[in-house]
Amino acid sequence: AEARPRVWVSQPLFDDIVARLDEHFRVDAAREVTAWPQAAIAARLREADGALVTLNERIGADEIADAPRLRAVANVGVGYNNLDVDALHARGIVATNTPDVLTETTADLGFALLMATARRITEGERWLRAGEWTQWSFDTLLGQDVHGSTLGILGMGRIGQGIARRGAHGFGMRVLYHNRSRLPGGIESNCRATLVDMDTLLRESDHLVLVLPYSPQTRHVIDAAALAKMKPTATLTNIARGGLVDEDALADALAAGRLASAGLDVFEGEPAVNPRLLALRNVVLTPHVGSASRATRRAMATLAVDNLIAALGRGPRAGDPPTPITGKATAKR
Ligand code: 8YV
Repeated sequence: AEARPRVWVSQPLFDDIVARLDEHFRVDAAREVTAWPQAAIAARLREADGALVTLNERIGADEIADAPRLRAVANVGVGYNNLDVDALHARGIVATNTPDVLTETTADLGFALLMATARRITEGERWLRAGEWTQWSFDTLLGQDVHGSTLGILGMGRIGQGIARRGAHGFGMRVLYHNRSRLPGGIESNCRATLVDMDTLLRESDHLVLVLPYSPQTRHVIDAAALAKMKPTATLTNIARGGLVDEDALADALAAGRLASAGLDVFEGEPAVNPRLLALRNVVLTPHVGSASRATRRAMATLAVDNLIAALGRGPRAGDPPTPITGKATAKR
């Protein structure tokens, strides 16, 4: 009998979901969380017909240069800046990601960070736990209102729309957005969102949320010049990719009181976090957990497995993976 294709699974996901691959493939699945050196990634891909990877694994032209059998790379995650999609496509390798299934969960976390940031929730908890709450006082931990304020969204894809709906319908916020293209009218009115230019977004937002893909074109979209246009009372929340923000410029603005506070789930050098951000009082930090609900992570793993099975010509959707990455690539980190 023809040898079954081999697939590499780079990180532990859910065992019962990964086990679905066994029906079709010989599976080499990581048993524990692993920081794969680039040469080890290349070595695994050399033997593989398919790979199921996470944002931890950077796969570019070098890693697939000597991967003669490789036909599919399934990314767990909607963002795929870890993949050089152009290089994969040039070799005829199918790349897939996991959109849609994580939209609402990630929008929830974005809104949670926005609220924690505006209302200084983690700062207050640190203060309380440190035993500094000895007397209630009228002016302790005064923050910014969320309800009725102006919500700005940079990058109005599926997750941006989820945040807009939460802000508009739940908190009576006025919603502004900036995006490459205008949303279709029905979606725009459901989000109660108005398309504005970048300067207007920066100047008028009370709470600005970053939800756009990372690429060389969007690197440091929030730099010193952008921050200078924002209100000193504004908050900035980033649930997309750390590289969208010039973290040193952000630390400067926060330290100088030119920006009220920031909520960050993603970082330029994660898991290392800029020590200047760690030292600031007015920053809320979470360890890249936007999609981290049990149900959503299971849905992401399931979709990635379905993609890999189909992309390698097996299962009910053989040759037709549910969510292929098409079009222009975003690039290497
Ligand atoms: C994932 C993410 O946890 O989807 C994304 O873009 O950043 C997260 O949801 C991560 O990509 C896992 O690989």
